[in-house]
This record gives sequence, C-alpha cells and structure tokens, in this order.
Amino acid sequence: MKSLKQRVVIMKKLYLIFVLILTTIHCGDESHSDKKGIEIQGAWVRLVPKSSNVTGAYIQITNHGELDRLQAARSDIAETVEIHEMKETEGMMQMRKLEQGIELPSHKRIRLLPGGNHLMLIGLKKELKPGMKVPIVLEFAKSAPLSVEFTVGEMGEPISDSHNHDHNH
Ligand SMILES: [Cu+2]
Repeated sequence: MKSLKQRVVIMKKLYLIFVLILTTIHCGDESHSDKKGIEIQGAWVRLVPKSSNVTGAYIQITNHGELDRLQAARSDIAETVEIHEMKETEGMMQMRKLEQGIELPSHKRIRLLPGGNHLMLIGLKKELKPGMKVPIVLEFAKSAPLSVEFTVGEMGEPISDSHNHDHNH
C-alpha cells in the first residue's frame, strides 16, 4: 500500500502528463499561431443531374481569429444560397434553414459535411460538370467576405485541399 502522500505525487505527475498531451494535440491540429483570420479547406459542391436545380455545398472553416459567425452565402450560379442543418425528426432526416448561421468559435475548425450542416444552393442557373469551379461568397459577422472556389464532385470523392486554401485577403 502506498501512502497518501505518494499517491498525491503520482496523481500530480499523471495530471502533468495529461496536460502535456492535450497541449501537444491542440498545437498539432487546428491552432497554428502563424495563421490569421479565416482558413478554408476542402470546399466542394455535390454533382447533381441536370434535372435537379438544388444541391449541397460542403466546406471546412478554421477560424484563427476571435469568435465569428458564418452569416450568409451567395453565388452567381444559384438564385439563393441558404445555410442548412440536418435534423432527425421522427426517424426522418430533415433540412432546416439556420437563420442565425453557424457560429465559428475562436481557433476551432467547423465542418460542413453531407448529413450535417451544409450550404444549400437553390435555383441552379447552370448545369454542373465534374471538376467545375463554383465561386461562392461567404459572409461573416466580423471577418471580411470571402470568395471561395468550390469544386464540383461526387459523394465520397477525395477532395484535394491544395487549390482551396484561401486566406483572408
Ligand atoms: Cu439543405
């Protein structure tokens, strides 16, 4: 049996190790001190048949600044762009417009993914083709509007991040 004092020392050591691990994970993932503003990754629009005039757009947004909010979006390719959430109601997945947009906490990455929050392009004015670039302007509560090129792709296709980096110009 270890004395209480020894146990406290062990607990303190474990706690320190735990804090170190957390700090390492945090720095390695989404918080880069050299980056500023809003960072965009993996922006893509779902390819839909010609007959469909609505589609979803997906994106990852990392906010390197202070608390912000994605408030609205617009595009020349669609009559309206809405911010939607998916919610299960009585076993059915349903979409709902997020009137307040999506909160972007400081130094966090939020993901708009199929089955989750997404941008809804309503009233498509052009037929989508695989690989086509669709510019969508994102409007924030604090940050300046950002024009982002979304790549048209199919579900499950790996989307390259390389051409989608768009820092806060
Ligand atoms: Cu939707």
